[in-house]
Amino acid sequence: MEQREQWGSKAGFIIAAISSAVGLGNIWRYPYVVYENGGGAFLIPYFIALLTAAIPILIMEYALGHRSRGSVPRTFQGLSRRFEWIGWWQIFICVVIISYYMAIIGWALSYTYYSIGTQWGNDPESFFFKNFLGMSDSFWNFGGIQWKVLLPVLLAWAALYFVLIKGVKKGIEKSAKILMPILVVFMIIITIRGVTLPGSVEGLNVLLTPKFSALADPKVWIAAYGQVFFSLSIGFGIMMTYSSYLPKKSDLSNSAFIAGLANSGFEFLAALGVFGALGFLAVQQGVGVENVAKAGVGLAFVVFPNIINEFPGLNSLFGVCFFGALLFAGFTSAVSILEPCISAVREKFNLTRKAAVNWVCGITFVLSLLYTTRGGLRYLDTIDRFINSYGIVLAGLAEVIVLAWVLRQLDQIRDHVNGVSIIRIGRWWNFVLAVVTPIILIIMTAFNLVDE
Ligand code: VAL
Repeated sequence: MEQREQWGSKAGFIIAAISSAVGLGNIWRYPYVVYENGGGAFLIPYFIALLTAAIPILIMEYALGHRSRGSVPRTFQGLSRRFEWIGWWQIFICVVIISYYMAIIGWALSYTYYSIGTQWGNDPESFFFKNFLGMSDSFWNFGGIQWKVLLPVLLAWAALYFVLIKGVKKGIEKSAKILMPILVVFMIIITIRGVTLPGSVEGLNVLLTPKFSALADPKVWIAAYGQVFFSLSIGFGIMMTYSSYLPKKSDLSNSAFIAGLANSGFEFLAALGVFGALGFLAVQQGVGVENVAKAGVGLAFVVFPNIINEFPGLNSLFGVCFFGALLFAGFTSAVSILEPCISAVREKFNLTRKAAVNWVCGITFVLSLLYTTRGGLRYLDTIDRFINSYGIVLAGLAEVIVLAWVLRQLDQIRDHVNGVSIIRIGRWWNFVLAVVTPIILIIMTAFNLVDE
């Protein structure tokens, strides 16, 4: 067995953790979720969710990984043999997510290229669905692989494989250090350009004007908790795996606060840019912002090309920045979604890193081919919704209940954090994790189920 790998430095770990958190969820998911859930008023449940669940769970996951210095299944097995399955469940979630995540990264890569000279033409909607995805019309009609979609996905897989095979320090940490600064520059350009476009105020008004009545709607709260879990990469083993590569003396609570706040900062910047641009498009077309906004994938791959077409100049540049940001943010997150699987397989079967990377990438690559078929977008939509509403939240819930109520480990975990961190965690943390978080997550899941 090879020696356990380690991050090159504390800053390297924090950059890698932020690069995992900042992903597709920040750039197209967050702006849309805010819009759907009361605009400015959403910020209140969002921050409450961040403080009452996301950051406390993040601290717990950092501590678990750091203490066990093992993969996610090994971490749970170390707590009690009975709970190794929670670790494998989280690995399963990573496998499901990565297979469609790579398809979106492939699309972002294509669209970065199509931005040059706005190759999607005057009708981006039919370009996306017909020319590019070649969508088949029925759910059960796979319709074969669409080569235009497969090619960029293959390229993205090759790059991902290259990074993962190099390992934690020379692969993951190094790629995050190169890509994150580029991402920051792209994001700043998108934000500044988005908020200075004519008509942007219309969009910003929608984003920032609170609709306080929305606060009484449980669905708004559910959306806020769902968003922080996905966005902060918690509940599916990523942060636990990343912290397992930390040296013994590492400040855990400080890192959790930095990663949590940086991720939210990125989300907010992206939302400002996206809504500014939506306001611009609405004014150009003489309609309300609600008429141009679209959910999920459509927002990035249909609405944005429309916006870019209408641009008063330098449209190719804005397109490259937007889709390039999506590509880089997605890529560094994809790396982090596969690492828990690699680490788990490696330990379970006593493999070298190379062998584990080959197995994990091989299997998830084959699964990702499903989303390059002509029916791909439909499968993606269904699976994404299911895994987010149930998979991640239930995994987080299981983790919290087992640690707080079954194994009664919270005091030991808090002692572990306080033993290495400058910011000491008080007893509030136990209360939040043992009482507040489970109650909210149970209510969330119940509402989701009733909604189905
Ligand atoms: N947190 C990332 C995102 O927001 C991934 C890892 C799910 O997209």
